[in-house]
Amino acid sequence: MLLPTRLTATALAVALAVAALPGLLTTHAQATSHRAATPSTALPHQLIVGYKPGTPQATSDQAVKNSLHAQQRATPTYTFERRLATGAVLLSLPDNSPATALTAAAKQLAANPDVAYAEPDHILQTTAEPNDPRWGEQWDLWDEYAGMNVPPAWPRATGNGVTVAVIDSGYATHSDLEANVVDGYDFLSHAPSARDGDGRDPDYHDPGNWAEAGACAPGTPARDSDWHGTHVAGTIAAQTDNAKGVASTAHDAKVQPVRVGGACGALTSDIAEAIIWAAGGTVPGVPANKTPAKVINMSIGGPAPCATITQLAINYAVSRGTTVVTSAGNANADAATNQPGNCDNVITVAASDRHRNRGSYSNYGAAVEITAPGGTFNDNPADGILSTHNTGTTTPGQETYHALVGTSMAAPHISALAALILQLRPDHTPAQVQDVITTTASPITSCGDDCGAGLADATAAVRSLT
Ligand SMILES: [Ca+2]
Ligand SMILES: [Ca+2]
Repeated sequence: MLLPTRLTATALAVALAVAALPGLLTTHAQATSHRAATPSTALPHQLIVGYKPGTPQATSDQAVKNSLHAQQRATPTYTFERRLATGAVLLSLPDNSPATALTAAAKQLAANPDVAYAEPDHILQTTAEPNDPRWGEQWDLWDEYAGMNVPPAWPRATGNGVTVAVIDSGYATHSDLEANVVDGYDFLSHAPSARDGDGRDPDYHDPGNWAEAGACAPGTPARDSDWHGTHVAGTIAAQTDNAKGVASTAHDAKVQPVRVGGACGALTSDIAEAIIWAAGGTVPGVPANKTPAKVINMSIGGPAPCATITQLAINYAVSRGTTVVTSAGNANADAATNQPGNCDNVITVAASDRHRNRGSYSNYGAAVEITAPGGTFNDNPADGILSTHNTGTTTPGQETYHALVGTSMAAPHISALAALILQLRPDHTPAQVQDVITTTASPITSCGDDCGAGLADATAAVRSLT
C-alpha cells in the first residue's frame, strides 16, 4: 500500500459511479448574523379570541372584561387590549410569560362555550428570498418537504461568531466564499500525493487532487480534481444575499479549511492531528490555531472500525467544547462499518434525496444521528446539492458552481445548523447541540430509525431556542 490508511471524500459526482477503491475512506464547510430581542422592543404575548355570534362578548367589551374577570380567579392575568376589525378581541399576557403559556391559555379560553376560537398572536418574520441568482436551484435549503427549512431561521441566526473547520481537500479560492474564510493549515504530510510539492505547511489552498491511472495502487482509475473541500465549505458559509452565485445556511459564520486529502485520500494520522489543531490543541511543528473552531466538519470516511487515534482526537475536541460532525458514508451499508462516522462523540449524518427518502447511496442504521439533504444519485444536476466549485480538472481553473451528491454534502448542512445553534447558545456542549438538532427533526417515514432522528429542520431547531 502506498498509504497505510486512506480516507477519501464522500461526494459522488452526479454522473459517476459510487465505488472507488476498496479500503478507501472518503472526506468535507459555513456563515452567521444575529439579532437579539431586547425587553424594550420585544413583541407582546397576545391572544386573539373570537366569540360566538349572539354571545354578549361578541359585541360588548365590558362583557369580555366581565367574563375574563370571572375566569381569572383560577387562570393567568389576561388584559383586554382592544377589539379587532373582525370582531375578535385581543388579550395580552404578562411580558414575562413563558412561550408555552400562550398555547395553554388559548386552549383554556377555547374551552369556554361562548368562544368560537382562541389562538396565540403568533409572531411572523419576513421571509424575503436572498438575491443570489442560483437560489432557485437550492432546494436543499428552501424546499419545505425535502429540504432543511432554512430561510425562516435566518432572522434569528446565521452563524455569526462561530468558526467551522472543514477537514477536507483544502480551499480553491472563490469570490462567493472568500470573505468567510479564515486561515487554516495544510496537514497533508505525504508530499508525493500532496500536489503542492511538500508536506505540512501553512497554505491551506487546494492545488487539486487529481490522480493518474494506477497512481494510488495498481489498477486504480484516473480521476479529476473534485474540489471537495470548497464545495463543502460553500454549503456551510457561501456569501449570501450578495447578488452572486449561491446562498448558504450559516452565511455569517467563518470556515477554516484544514487540508488533509490529496491525490490518494487522507491519512488517519493527519486527520487526527487536524482535529486536535482545529479544536485549539497543540500539534508539534504547527503554529497555534488563532481561531479555534466550535464545529468540525468531516465529510470523510472509509470502511473500518473507528481508529483509536481518531477517537482520542475526537474526544479531545469534544472536551474543548467543539462539536464534531461527520458524514455517514456512501456505501448503502450499515454506518457502523464506516469510520469516523462509527466513532463515539460525533454527529453522524445520513443523506436524503430530492424526494425526502434516504439517498440510495447513503449509509444508515443505529450509528446515524440525523439526516440532511445530500441529493439524488442520478444524471440530473437539479437533484444534487449546488455549491462553490472550480473548473480545473487537475490544477485550479476558474471558480464556478457545481452540483454534487453524497453524504459529504449532507454533513455540512448539519455543521451549518450547529453554527446557528452555537450563535444563540455559545456555551452549549456538543451533546446539547446534538440534542437540539435531533429533538427538532422530523421523521423520514420511508427510512424509520435507520435515518436517526430524521430530516433536520433548521427553523424548528432555532425556534426551540428563541
Ligand atoms: Ca503542503
Ligand atoms: Ca452568494
